[in-house]
Amino acid sequence: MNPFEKIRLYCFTAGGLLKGRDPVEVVAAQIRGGADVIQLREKHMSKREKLYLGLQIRDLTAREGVLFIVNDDLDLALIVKADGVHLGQDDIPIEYARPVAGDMWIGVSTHNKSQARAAVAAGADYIGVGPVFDTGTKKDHEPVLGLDTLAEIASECPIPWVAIGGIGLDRIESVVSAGGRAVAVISDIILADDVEGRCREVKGRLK
Ligand code: TZP
Ligand code: MG
Repeated sequence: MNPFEKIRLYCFTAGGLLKGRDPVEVVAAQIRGGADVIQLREKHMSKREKLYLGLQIRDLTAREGVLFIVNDDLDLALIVKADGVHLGQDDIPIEYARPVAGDMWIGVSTHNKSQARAAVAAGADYIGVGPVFDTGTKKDHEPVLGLDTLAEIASECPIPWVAIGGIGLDRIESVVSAGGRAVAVISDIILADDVEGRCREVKGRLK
């Protein structure tokens, strides 16, 4: 069974929002708060730094029964034995990734309806859809989708999908009303004073 059918809250390593904290503890707090997925997303780390952090997050997520996905790097995902890899529109196309990905799940970032359809046709196991709202977390992001387009994608997407971009506690309800079941949240949770508590609150609004 595709485990992304069941996931509700998709969380991340802290990236540039770490602010001097222990990166493993920030992930542990999100897991205690109910994260169903942790993605290693570190745009400023060297590959070697990502490897060492990834190995620690692999251990933690395996112990806790949480899915572990590596962003961008198919090689790292294989090396750390992640559960999956998440590919953007500029990363290795899924057609090339699938034959070497073994039993890993493959997720694809999509930013509009045609990208969503193409990722489904190419055999993605789940897609990310966004940015739904404006966000400061991803620089130079694609145009904002808005809730109407999100609702259109929701109504036609035959595989699990995760809404992303500018989503926090005060916008969860609007995403759920548009048909969203799973959300990916970075800054609203990672910048909270109480990461675990914020995570629990966000998760509580997802059915
Ligand atoms: N892809 C589209 S928007 C985004 C990514 C990785 C950033 C989401 O971060 P935040 O802080 O939850 O808006
Ligand atoms: Mg990428």
